[in-house]
Amino acid sequence: MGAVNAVANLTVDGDIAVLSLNSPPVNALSQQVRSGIVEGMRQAVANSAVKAIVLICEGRTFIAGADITEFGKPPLAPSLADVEDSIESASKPVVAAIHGTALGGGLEVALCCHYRVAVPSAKCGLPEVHLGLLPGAGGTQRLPRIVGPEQALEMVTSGKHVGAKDLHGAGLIDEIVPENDLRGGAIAFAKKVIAEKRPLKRVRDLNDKVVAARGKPQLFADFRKANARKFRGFLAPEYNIRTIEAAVNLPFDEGLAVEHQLFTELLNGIQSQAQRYVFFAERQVWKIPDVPEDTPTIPIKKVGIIGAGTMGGGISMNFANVGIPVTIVEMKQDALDRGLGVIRKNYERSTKSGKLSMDDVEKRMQLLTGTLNLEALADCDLVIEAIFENMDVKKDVFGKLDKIVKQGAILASNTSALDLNEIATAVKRPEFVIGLHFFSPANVMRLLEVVRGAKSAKPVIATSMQLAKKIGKIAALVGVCPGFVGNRILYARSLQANAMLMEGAMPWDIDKAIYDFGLPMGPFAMSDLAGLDLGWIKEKSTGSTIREVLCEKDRRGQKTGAGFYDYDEQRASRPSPVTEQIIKDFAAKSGNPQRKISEAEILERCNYAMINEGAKILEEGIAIRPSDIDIVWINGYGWPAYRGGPMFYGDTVGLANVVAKLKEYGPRMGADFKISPLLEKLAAAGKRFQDMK
Ligand code: T1G
Repeated sequence: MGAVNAVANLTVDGDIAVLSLNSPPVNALSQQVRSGIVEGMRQAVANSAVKAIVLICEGRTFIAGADITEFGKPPLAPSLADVEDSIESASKPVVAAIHGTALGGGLEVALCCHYRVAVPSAKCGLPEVHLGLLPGAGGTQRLPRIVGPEQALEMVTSGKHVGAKDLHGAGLIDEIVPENDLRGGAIAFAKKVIAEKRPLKRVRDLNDKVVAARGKPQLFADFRKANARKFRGFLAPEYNIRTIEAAVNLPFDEGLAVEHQLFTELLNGIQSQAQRYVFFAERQVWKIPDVPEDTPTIPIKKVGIIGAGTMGGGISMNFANVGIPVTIVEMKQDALDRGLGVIRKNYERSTKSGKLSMDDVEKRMQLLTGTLNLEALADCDLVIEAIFENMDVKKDVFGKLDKIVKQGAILASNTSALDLNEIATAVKRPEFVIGLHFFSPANVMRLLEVVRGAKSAKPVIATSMQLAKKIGKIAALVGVCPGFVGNRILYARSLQANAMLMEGAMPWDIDKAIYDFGLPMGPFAMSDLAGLDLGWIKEKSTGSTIREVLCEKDRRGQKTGAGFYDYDEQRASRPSPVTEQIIKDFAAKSGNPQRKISEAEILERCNYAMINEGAKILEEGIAIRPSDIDIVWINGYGWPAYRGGPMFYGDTVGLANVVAKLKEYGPRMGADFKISPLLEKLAAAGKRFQDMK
């Protein structure tokens, strides 16, 4: 008894063996952990004094899955199947004791145990779909046998973490044990199993629930139909559905073979490589090389927001959602009332989907205080300015805040384009100035660009990143330049999109190519949604751009029923002969030879211009690492995770191919277009962005 290996320990408590794993940070099923389980099981089964075995983990969680860092490397014995067999075929009952999150291979191992107990706060899930995979260790065949095909379909395609109490109700968890005594509760349960001579319940043998669904293909047809839009472009959700179909229609071992075949296909595919890259990119993005994790942070107990418009309102909701009181300042009472009214409406809408109760709504609204008085922000720990984009107005506001708000507070701007360092010249404490660039709708969009000013202090940066995590955002630290990271790359793409309109393409050609590539919509449909008159001033309009002409014709986008597209009552769009003629007139005036532009060229010019701009951003140090740029575009602009982000996509295509194509397109890319020296260098060296250190 004692240490089985570096991460596994076996002790005997009466006639109960306790096999405990301790492999931080999340007890992932590394080779060490797998060996520890197999050997620990062998010793426990061989020990005649032992009547039952408890499998438990130290640290913050039960096994949180296979070790993702081992994927793509040569497999090392014992395999996960060996681990599962050592448990499921044991001659003594094995009880999984679950706390934290039993995920992926971790839940699959638990499903091979004969019984499962959990503390109330525990959660279980099969989130492999988020890695472009499916549960590859029997989870797709065992889960439907215990919770039924419907819930299994939901769990493997959403990847959601389900609470232990719900799973107790579903029969997956046999007993909920005291939150502060998992080990004691598990041992007591194991003793009960022995005392009551309960059978070795093997989930693989439980067929009632799958047989009951046999011959009812409608379940799967309806599920596919209901989720088609959400799963668009992703391979993994469909493959997960097929494995549950196999569980319903085939004997266990044949279903397992289908699972293995589909798992292997996904594992070796580019989508999963991309989504695994994104998994680690989402964890890297929080690491700031020169701002160590132990950098002191400023406690944020009260927040001030200037502006109750769309952005100010959405931003305020983020803080009220986590219990931080917010004071919202507006210039006029009606604007303030309107802003607070919109917030309440947004919250009340969430009660319809059951996300919030009316009590939740009232609690959040009580945390919001509206005022016309800037002085009310004096004791705020953080003030975020979210007013319209005018440098003089912003500097005036910051100048006032500098006199009003207590020392040590953070003064932040939600500007999406203006020079933060210029704004910071309006205060005597520029080290407390930072950019917090939220994306609209700010209470929904997950991305936050934290903009580091030339003088932003490290505690201010650390506090902003920490706060972003607290309000459920994914934050990328970016430097000051026009458009920061996200909008700067968007601009590079729109230059190509607008240029191709002058060469023979139509907005719907370009939008279709980008939509089919996997983004939620193309640039022209996006402009129609945002409104073509954003920043347009009628009195100053000269009809010098297609956009101006459209606005002059009161085609301002969806809101006027026409923009680049025409819209019907249901706001369904269709190509517009009016827009087509306007573009043809412009193109004719441009003197550009008109030609049919292929979908490939549209995508290459748009995507490669983005990749090139990303490389320039890295050269200038505006982003810390290429994967941060990918995180920005996946979480702020709808770039599909199964393509990893623009920079990962560049690596997938091959940077040498990207450079070659950019050179081939040459002047078509635009008179001012320059290939990034970094991109040229990496391409010449046969390197990838991922190889950059
Ligand atoms: N493998 C390797 N490293 C992992 C890992 C894993 N499964 N999970 C987390 N880490 C690392 C992570 O990179 C980070 O490292 C640290 O742990 C803390 O993570 C056969 C095929 C468990 C909910 O998809 O969802 O099983 O950055 O910052 O916010 O069917 O991590 O500190 O160096 O996220 O508290 C299925 C993935 C795998 C779960 C904890 N499992 N993990 O969240 O901490 S595929 C998953 C998570 C599989 C089988 C298949 C979360 C968490 P570092 P963290 P957290």
